[in-house]
Amino acid sequence: MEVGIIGLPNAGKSTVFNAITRAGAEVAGYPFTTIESNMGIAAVPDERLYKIAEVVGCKKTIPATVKFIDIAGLVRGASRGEGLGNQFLGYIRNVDAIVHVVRCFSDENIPHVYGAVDPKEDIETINLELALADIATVDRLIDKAQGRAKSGDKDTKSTLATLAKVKSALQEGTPMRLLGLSGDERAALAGASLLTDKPVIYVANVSEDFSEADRACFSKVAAIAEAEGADAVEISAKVESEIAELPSEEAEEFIRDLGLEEPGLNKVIRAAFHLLNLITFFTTESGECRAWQIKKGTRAPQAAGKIHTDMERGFIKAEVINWANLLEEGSFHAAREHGHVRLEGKDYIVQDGDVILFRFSGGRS
Ligand SMILES: Nc1nc2c(ncn2[C@@H]2O[C@H](COP(=O)(O)OP(=O)(O)OP(=O)(O)O)[C@@H](O)[C@H]2O)c(=O)[nH]1
Ligand SMILES: [Mg+2]
Repeated sequence: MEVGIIGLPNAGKSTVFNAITRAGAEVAGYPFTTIESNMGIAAVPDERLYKIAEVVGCKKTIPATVKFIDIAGLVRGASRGEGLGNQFLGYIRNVDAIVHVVRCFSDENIPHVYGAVDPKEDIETINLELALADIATVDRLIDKAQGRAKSGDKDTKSTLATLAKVKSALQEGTPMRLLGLSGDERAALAGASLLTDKPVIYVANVSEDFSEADRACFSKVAAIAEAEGADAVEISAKVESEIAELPSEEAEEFIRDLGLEEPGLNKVIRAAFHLLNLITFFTTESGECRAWQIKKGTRAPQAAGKIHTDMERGFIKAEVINWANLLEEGSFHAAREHGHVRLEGKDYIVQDGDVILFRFSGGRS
């Protein structure tokens, strides 16, 4: 599961990426600094893990993670190959969700590719290129389906109808993700991964001083996001990247001084995590408390398989307790004694916040 960071050149994508992943990608005040995409892993901030570790007495904690890809900037005409067009679009095709970074900060030393900061225009520029790339994909599918129709395949009629519907929606500026297509209609797309089908969050990159202009800019970004049913987050990538470089105590003090409870990036990482339709379960074995990410709807044996394939194969039962109940009980042992640990079988669908001890042939997790 991967999240792609997209936006205009100089929007601050690599700055956001570095702050999130500490991967040290190149950042500079000229467009197309990023050419090859950068990949990095972010730990998902989750208070629950640390609370569990405190109660259970884990020496080590391992958070869940999300993979981020920092992609080259996109400009008008990218869908026709302008800028780093095709390369950029190829990278986006492979991601599962999108963080769209929108420049709100003003800094005369850092050129804006179109002269001035204009969040509405900037978002539309990017979204138009994504839609145009999708229209080209749909056109190719239409050509293929028409070819099949000519050779006498009668089943292509509904496929062509769906493709026409998707194309006209894209031409009107409606992203595929908002069309609410049925499973059958989706089948018409023959597994083509349309860019506007991917879930998105908008990140407004504001100035260090959160000025009046920044607030106005963020409101515009938030309004566009809301109209699409998407989330919008406001951060100063520059401040966040400075925080990320501080030792943790100093970072905490800095954050408090700014009147914040946590780095703004935590919100971005968590939002990305939800965008991927992931939930977290916890294990507490061998002095190691660990958060694991799984798709919503995953059953217990497959969740066990995340830890080790042997545990999926030999799955017998799962001992399960919600993290908050475990905190009240103080230990797995006490919770078991009070009958608060449930024994679940292979059809159990793991819930967000479950703490699980798997029993499998050959041992326990
Ligand atoms: N003042 C200010 N400058 C910022 C902020 N975020 C990024 N910058 C600067 O803007 C410039 C571009 O930042 P990058 O992170 O390289 O931007 P990018 O979107 O990755 O750009 P490309 O890779 O060229 O597409 C750098 O000089 C950053 O230091 C911010 O919040 N405030
Ligand atoms: Mg970059």
